[in-house]
Amino acid sequence: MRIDIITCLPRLLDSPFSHSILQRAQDKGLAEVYVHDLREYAVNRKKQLDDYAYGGGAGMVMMIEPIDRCISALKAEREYDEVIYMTPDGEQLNQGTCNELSLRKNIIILCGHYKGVDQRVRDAFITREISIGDYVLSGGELAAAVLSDALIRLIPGVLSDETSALTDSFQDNLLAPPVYTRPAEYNGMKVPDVLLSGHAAKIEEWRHEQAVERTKQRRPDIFKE
Ligand code: 6GU
Repeated sequence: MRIDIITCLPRLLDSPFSHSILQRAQDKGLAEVYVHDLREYAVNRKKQLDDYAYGGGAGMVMMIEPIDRCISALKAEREYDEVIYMTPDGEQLNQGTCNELSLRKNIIILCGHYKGVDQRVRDAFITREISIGDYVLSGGELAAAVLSDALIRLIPGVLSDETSALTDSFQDNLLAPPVYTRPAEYNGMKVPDVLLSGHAAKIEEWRHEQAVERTKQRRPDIFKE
């Protein structure tokens, strides 16, 4: 999978892809992430990227021309399966959408800022608009990093068997069960006996019960019998 992220704050994305699982995915050649500085596609002398909103009101709007130039330059190089715009008024991201998008080969992610982008960008170039939750961030960069992380870890070969995405919270509409590691007792707090029993079937049953209980308690909205 190749991800091209378009942003006016590229520095914000310097580090999230340079560690741990995401770095390893790139080292193994399973994912490529490129960050493009929108400023390099600015048109006028001032390198302007935003302007006042027609009709007035507070907040600047990102102009169409630099974005068009950047997206067009990318599309001239290869085909893209999806051009995603990160915006708090998009569809809310969930594991199902991540599973679906993780199958794409090339995607562009456009990060919004200020009061957003000129509507004509959305009409002409964007195939999907995604929000990461009902709260407002100062820009789409951190949301783009969240989406990219969620997609890359689902690419086959990125996670080892032990860390398989199949046992994640949400993958089957169940939250993950509690986990423990050594020591077996700490300041009087004990690891549940069943986990020390070595009885694989009982452990599996216990984990499932715990997952069901947690999901009913914390996320009745996603719980299905
Ligand atoms: Cl995608 N962008 C911004 N600016 N805020 C958000 C968001 C995106 N998702 C939730 N809040």
